[in-house]
Amino acid sequence: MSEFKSGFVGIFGKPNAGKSTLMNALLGEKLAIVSPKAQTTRNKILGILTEKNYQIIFSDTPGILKSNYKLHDRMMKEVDAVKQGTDVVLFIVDVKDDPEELMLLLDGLKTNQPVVIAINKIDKGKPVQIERVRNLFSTHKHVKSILEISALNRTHLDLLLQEIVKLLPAMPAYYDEDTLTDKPMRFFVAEMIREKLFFLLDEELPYHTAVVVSQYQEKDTLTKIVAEIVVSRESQKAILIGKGGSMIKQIGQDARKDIEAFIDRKVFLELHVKVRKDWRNNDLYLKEYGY
Ligand SMILES: Nc1nc2c(ncn2[C@@H]2O[C@H](COP(=O)(O)OP(=O)(O)OP(=O)(O)O)[C@@H](O)[C@H]2O)c(=O)[nH]1
Ligand SMILES: [Mg+2]
Repeated sequence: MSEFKSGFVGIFGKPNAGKSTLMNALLGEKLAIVSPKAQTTRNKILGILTEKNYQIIFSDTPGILKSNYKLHDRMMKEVDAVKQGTDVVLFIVDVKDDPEELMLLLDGLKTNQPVVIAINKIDKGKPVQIERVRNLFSTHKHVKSILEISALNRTHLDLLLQEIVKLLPAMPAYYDEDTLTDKPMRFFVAEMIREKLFFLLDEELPYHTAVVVSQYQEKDTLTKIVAEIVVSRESQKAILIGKGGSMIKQIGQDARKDIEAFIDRKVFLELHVKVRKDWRNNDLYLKEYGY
């Protein structure tokens, strides 16, 4: 019988590369929120995959970026924290991104761990683009293998898992087999609401929002959840509420459906909007909102 293997795999890459989509696809469970906009993920999130012969502890991370405000600093601290404890670096490349720039990003991680490159979105990439990425990364000293995948269509994910398992140390499982993640339910509820903000609000507004669950109560027939959506300016509050409350109603309806599916219970969801001036640069607010 082969030895049991177990280890930590950090998922890194540029914003929007498909890191969260990939982690969800590998786990077969939607843990991390996903949106067409960049900078969706703000916290590291563990996703634990336990099989007969191995346990992989994935960490989804925020996309690597140049910091413009304190919230960005916090996001990059999450990336650093994952980097510290990782056995294998899983570096996700959007096939359309500039490979030279991505190479700098990978070097910037300054890791000595083995690297697996996943060239993602091959459903949209041209063979010549894929080749360019492959050629460039194959010269990197820490790169052990390069795979072409589509996280969205679940293409070649079995091959990717095989490559990762090869690089893991022989170790007993770190977590018991029923453990899927490290974050509490309130976190996922807040994230599901935040995901709707990324889909329903235009342009810059989602980047000015945070969501905090202030009440989570299991009642006999349903779960009552009260959450606050925080924005940076008064004018943003009006947009978030919408004409006659239409926007906040839509956000609530969409989020409630997802939460109900996630916890498999009926949910009563109450949303409030509050303004906390320039919260993204305020240490106290950042802490309060989980950053
Ligand atoms: N066509 C295509 N789109 C994909 C694929 N994987 C992810 N996407 C899309 O890319 C967008 C970004 O996906 P995310 O998973 O949120 O990307 P991320 O890397 O986690 O982004 P941040 O959290 O912002 O750093 C979403 O619209 C996904 O549906 C893929 O294989 N093919
Ligand atoms: Mg993400």
